[in-house]
Amino acid sequence: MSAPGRPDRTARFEPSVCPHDCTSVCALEVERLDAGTIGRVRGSERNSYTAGVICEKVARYAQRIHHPDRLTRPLRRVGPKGSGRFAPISWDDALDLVAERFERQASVHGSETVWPYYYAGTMGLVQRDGIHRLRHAMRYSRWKSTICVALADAGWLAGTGAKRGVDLREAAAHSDLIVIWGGNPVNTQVNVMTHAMAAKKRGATLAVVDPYRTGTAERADLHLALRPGTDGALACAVMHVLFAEGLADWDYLRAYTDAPEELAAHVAQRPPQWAAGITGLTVETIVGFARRYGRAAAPFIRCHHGFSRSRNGAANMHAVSCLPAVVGAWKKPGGGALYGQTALHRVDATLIEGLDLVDPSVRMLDQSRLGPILTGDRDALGDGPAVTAMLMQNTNPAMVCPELDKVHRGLAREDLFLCVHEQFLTETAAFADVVLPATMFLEHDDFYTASGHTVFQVARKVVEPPGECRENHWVICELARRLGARHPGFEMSAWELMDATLARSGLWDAATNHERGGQDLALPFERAHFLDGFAWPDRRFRFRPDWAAFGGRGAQMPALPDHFAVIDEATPDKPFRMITPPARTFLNSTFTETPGSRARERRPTALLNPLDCEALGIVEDALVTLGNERGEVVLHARPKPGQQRGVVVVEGIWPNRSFEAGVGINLLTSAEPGYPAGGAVFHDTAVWVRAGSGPAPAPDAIDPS
Ligand SMILES: Nc1nc2c(c(=O)[nH]1)N[C@H]1C(S)=C(S)[C@@H](COP(=O)(O)OP(=O)(O)OC[C@H]3O[C@@H](n4cnc5c(=O)[nH]c(N)nc54)[C@H](O)[C@@H]3O)O[C@H]1N2
Ligand SMILES: Nc1nc2c(c(=O)[nH]1)N[C@H]1C(S)=C(S)[C@@H](COP(=O)(O)OP(=O)(O)OC[C@H]3O[C@@H](n4cnc5c(=O)[nH]c(N)nc54)[C@H](O)[C@@H]3O)O[C@H]1N2
Ligand code: SF4
Ligand SMILES: [Mo]
Repeated sequence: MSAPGRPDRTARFEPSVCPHDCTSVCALEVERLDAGTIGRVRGSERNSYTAGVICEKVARYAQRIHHPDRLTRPLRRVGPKGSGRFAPISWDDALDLVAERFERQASVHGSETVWPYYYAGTMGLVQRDGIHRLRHAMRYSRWKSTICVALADAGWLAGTGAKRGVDLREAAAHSDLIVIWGGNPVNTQVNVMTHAMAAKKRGATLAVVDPYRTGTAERADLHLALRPGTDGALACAVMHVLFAEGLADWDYLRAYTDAPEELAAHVAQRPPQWAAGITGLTVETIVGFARRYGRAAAPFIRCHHGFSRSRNGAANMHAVSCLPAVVGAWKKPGGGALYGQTALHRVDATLIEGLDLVDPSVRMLDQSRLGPILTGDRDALGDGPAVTAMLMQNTNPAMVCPELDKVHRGLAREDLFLCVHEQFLTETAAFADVVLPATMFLEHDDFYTASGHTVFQVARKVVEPPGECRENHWVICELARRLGARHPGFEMSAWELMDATLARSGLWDAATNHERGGQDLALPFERAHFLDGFAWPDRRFRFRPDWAAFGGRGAQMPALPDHFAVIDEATPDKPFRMITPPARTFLNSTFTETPGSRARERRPTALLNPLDCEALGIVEDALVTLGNERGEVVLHARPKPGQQRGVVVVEGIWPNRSFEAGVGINLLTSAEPGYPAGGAVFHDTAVWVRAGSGPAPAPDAIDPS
């Protein structure tokens, strides 16, 4: 033991990679105390994006990995559905039971009745995506991924054609204006702040576009607190000013874009006065921001996911992505924009996902429409059978999915066989027939792409798992064996699967990647800045996207950037627009189980403009009811300056049981797909707000005066 206060020189720090669903994908150093125990977790200096900094929730990972409530044995339900009453069984019995039920359901209803359901509890490609290999090998219902990036991806791809952009580290060194658009990195990706604050220190201006005064907005020079779902209007008015005041770069526009004259004529009809009415910002604020953007030498926009989670979110993302093209910012060191770098991580997923087995005729189901699907909505089910058997890994839909009432009713169906592979007995796992205990990232091998940076990283197991926890890959292979599914990916260990995948992708082998702290896939300046053209046959940025090519309702979208008025507008009955952004020390529903995070977040809280509180008779810490046609939730209120009247903010996906009425915030959010082709709309909800937790007053009890 070292003396108190002195660093412990004998401690062994092992390299790892944060597996959580966060664009930062931090390079970690994990203190290994013994074969099964970790101590401190810190950011690695080896990766210049992480730069030694990680968020507080992962820094105290020991609280999560060594949590007394971790699942350590397979369980079988012994009480009624959803009761949470289980008895231990052996792995063999559990897997036999799952395979037998999947076979039975498929023989009665056809293979599409089985729907393997997953998401991004771990972002490791082997442990996250292997479930698709089983899906495709067995012709189980296919997967439409919509809960997170669908809208943002569509919006970014519509213009640029490729999910990549300018490195934030470069912007930190060279940009004179960094705009954080529709994101709160103080909560969601601390590393963006490391680099943005470095730029600010150097003299760059930091601007934030966000409906409420987030921790990020507090650190900015400029905060545009617009109404949710109106970014398209703001972007159009900014372009209006840029063209009107000679701040557009016509040489660039003619060389690199598809329809600049048409765009200029179109936004001439979208003046700041028009946008002020939609966004709730003043004309001066809009014009002032447009001038700062247009006069900056190398403006950089960090486009986040937050502002895409509306019915018009893809249109808004596209509108914002037009700005750097109008001023030719892409030409400048530090200028341009970044939404995500995923396209750089060119991993051939065939072996992991069984892409060679995909049959496009198999029915596809929308992840975010789980509630409608499980409650028999014909439209959501497509032309296939009811879903009667599911395997879930890496996800907690009983908390994170929209239309929770339907999700909960669906999960409670007696004729649904549900197997949940989890680290904790989550509110989803409580509905299961069979619960399987899962490893955590430090207990298995995997590799990780990154959306926020350019380094592809391999991580090796650091400690042994507790009890009988097993990795996702093993569970998938064991089920495949019992079900007779065949694919080379089922015959390999996780490490072998990585090596084989890396070889076919033309990347370093796993051991080399691990040893060197990751492979940097950054592009040279010319290509990173699209100076060789955008990723379309004509190499031009598209102000006029081919929305119809995305399918769905793309053909109904505006041809040029605009305010696409399809959001859940406020009405006299539902005068508030609600957004439900991430809490700082939760990660979706993950970390809601750790004491440090719960203590910091305290309890579900509705943030309201102080004038709205006054008008409704709501005081700090009082209970309020938020509601719409889907139901009502009760939580505590806090007046918060900095957001417009008529906007209500509820941070964090709290457990249902943390709410007064026992149902969480996603009771109110809609499972309606965003445009063009789906995507969850978590920040696009009209609600009523009432002081107190009692029932609504009867209409005749309301004084008509
Ligand atoms: N601590 C923590 N970190 C997380 C998560 C978490 O839950 N907690 N979630 C992780 C996941 S899954 C993801 S996808 C990423 C997302 O991370 P980012 O892509 O960085 O986006 P967010 O920070 O979620 O964006 C949320 C912000 O968007 C704002 N916003 C909402 N609606 C609008 C709008 O209409 N216009 C504008 N301009 N802004 C709007 C909200 O007010 C909020 O401040 O974060 C990841 N990191
Ligand atoms: N209201 C509202 N709802 C939202 C959002 C919002 O902003 N507002 N954000 C949405 C977004 S962006 C997303 S991405 C989704 C995220 O939704 P989910 O992907 O469901 O994310 P989590 O809630 O973090 O649940 C992940 C679960 O995976 C488990 N897990 C982690 N690693 C492993 C593993 O290796 N194996 C197994 N078997 N399990 C593992 C964890 O214990 C955890 O319970 O939520 C969405 N829901
Ligand atoms: S910032 Fe994101 S990637 Fe980094 S440690 Fe925290 S959750 Fe993980
Ligand atoms: Mo997400």
